[in-house]
Amino acid sequence: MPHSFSDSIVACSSPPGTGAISIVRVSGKNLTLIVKKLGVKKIDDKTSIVEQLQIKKDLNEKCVLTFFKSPNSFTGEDVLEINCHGNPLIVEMIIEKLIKLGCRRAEPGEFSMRSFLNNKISFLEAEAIDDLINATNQDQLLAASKSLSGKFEEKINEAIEDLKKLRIYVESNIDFSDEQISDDFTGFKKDLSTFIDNFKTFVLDTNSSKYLIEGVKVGITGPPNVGKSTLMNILSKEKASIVSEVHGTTRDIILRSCKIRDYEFSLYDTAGIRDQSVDPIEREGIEMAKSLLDTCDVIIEVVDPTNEDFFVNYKNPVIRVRNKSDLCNTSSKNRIDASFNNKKGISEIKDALFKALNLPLRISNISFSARSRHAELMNLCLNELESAAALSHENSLELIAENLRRASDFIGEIKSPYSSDELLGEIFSNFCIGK
Ligand SMILES: Nc1nc2c(ncn2[C@@H]2O[C@H](COP(=O)(O)OP(=O)(O)OP(=O)(O)O)[C@@H](O)[C@H]2O)c(=O)[nH]1
Ligand SMILES: [Mg+2]
Repeated sequence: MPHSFSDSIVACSSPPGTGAISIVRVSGKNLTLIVKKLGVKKIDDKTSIVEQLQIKKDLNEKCVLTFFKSPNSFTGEDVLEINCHGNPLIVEMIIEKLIKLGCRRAEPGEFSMRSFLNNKISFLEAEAIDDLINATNQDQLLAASKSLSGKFEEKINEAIEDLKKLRIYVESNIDFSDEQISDDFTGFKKDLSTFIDNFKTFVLDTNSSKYLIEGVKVGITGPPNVGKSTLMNILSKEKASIVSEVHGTTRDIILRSCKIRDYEFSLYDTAGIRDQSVDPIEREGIEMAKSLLDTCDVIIEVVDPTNEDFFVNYKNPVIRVRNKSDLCNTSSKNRIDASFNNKKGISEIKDALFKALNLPLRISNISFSARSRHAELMNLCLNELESAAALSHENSLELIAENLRRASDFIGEIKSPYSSDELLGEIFSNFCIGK
């Protein structure tokens, strides 16, 4: 994303389409000249005026203009908001007029990015605003609003501070001999382990918040004809996949969304896994299924009594189920016993999903919104902390210091993903245009 601060940017900041009012937003270091060229004689900071703007040769549009003088605006630059009649043609004419006057079209998220780079909002606030705008249910909205009021950032700051204290101890003792440090080292080990315990709870909460905001991706897999599509249809409460006694019925990946106890789940039904298929289409389906599973948050592996020895190792959490228990009189040892045709085992599978993901049953326990980006960095941080704890038995302060430094970099990156302009641009470009 280009973010040359010398240019002024323009975009429609209200939803696309027809409505009573649309808002065109302009941001730039100094908009005085552009405002003048629009035909506006005078507009003061934080005031609105009604003005006839000539947007085409024979077309004037009566607009309400609001001006925010730098630095007291959303982006920290001069900002002009133009309220016009909510017709996309009018909006486009105003934008084109502004482009003629020297502005360029804003990239998605570019207003927020300028706001962040000018220290008007923190990165976590920018993300929370985006979550708030995109919330599709009240729980998401509530969580995003808590993050926007700083709940998540507060917790991150606390963790950063606690980690800093641990690092100060280690770094200031590196040059001392074993005898000199041994006395308070026990205290340090205790502090580190308390910090890790608290941090683990924080990581779990962050994961739950991430699943609340982003939903949970579930892959249904197993050998052919075991009832995967039957399960898909039961969970999604619709006839999404074809069910038949023919082995290899499902080939394409089938996606349906459903709500289970307040969380949004995306269910992926896939081709049954078998080695001996000679059908090239089915083989392609099997390959697609295998690569999809790596991207799922959790996997439901279904077998039936004819192939109970089917076993695959997955890198993500897995719930193993044996379906068609109505066809045999022994119970399964290591799998949830189910008979989808008789709706048996369904609530056990739902319970297992929540357990595998450590999701709280009550969504009201969630006190902030979070994203995969946060959860990934926190998990990396936790790995470093655990490595430091493992080393603390040997008093190897240099190595511990290194782990704690990396832990602190990871958690710091949650607040300030400064690693590169490219990354920053990538993150903001997921925001909508005009934001
Ligand atoms: N007896 C019995 N049959 C079942 C049960 N659940 C599903 N079936 C039957 O098993 C057959 C296969 O079901 P599907 O849901 O199509 O199985 P699948 O795993 O999606 O099959 P593929 O798409 O071919 O891999 C159908 O005839 C279902 O009616 C069950 O609990 N008991
Ligand atoms: Mg199927």
